[in-house]
Amino acid sequence: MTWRVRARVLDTAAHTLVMGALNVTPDSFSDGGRYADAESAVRRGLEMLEEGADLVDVGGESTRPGAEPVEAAEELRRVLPVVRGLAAAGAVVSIDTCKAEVAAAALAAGAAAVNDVTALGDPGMAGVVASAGAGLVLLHMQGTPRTMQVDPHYEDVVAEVARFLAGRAAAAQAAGIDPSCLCLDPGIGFGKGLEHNLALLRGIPELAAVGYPVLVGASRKRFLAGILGPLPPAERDAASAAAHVLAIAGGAAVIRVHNVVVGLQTARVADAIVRAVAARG
Ligand code: HH2
Repeated sequence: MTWRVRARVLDTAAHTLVMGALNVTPDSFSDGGRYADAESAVRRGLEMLEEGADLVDVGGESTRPGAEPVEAAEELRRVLPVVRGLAAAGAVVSIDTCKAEVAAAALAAGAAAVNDVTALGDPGMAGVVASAGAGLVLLHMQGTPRTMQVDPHYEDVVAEVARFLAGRAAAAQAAGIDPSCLCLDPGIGFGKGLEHNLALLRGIPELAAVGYPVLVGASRKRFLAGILGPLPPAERDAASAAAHVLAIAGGAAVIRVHNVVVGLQTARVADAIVRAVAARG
């Protein structure tokens, strides 16, 4: 399988792609405030590339539970210099935004994909993505970041998420987006309780069967502490790796991680076992 992001075709059959999460925000749950100025964010993005990230996902608005929305102008101020700097250095950049205006500016600045946690909630988004030939991540979320963890409810979470994502992929194509540009994400932690997250991680084969690459972002998320007890986000990398390995075994094509060194080792070892691809030696 492949994932097309503008001029590039990323080969998800060769190995699991590693997407580095880079939050240019004061309030992200894991790295908030660490890369809040453009210079340190670009430096961290370049470091992720050196560490082996296939893509760098730049975000200027936190989507953590309870997060407050950010105005487009402020989001643009945060992300544009970072997208520009990383794209100029040859990075494959995705822009983590739900605003068409921010996506358009980021694509003009060299981004290759849009990571939209509202799955085309902004009516202008599909046109922006289609006309750029950009990659698009469609994510499942129940509710909004402000409310999503209040009381998430599903009858059959895997079937409901698969149906939703198949519907959004169909809507994206109806709006002119090429199917080869699409990637689906169950949205771990986006309006899900612990059992929902675990069921979705177990249910990746059902999500992969929808027919598009599947991205899984379990990195440092709160459900891991729900299993292990209170662990600060920066100490959840081994736990994240366990979740990602099983997601890869289920057919995930992309993992989104904060710690790229750990993410790359996770992906390469899982690939060597699951896909019988030994990376080297
Ligand atoms: N998770 C977060 C943000 N964006 N995008 C995709 N496609 N999948 C995810 O699982 C995902 C995502 C939340 O993590 P993070 O960006 O580190 O935190 P915050 O939203 O607080 O900035």
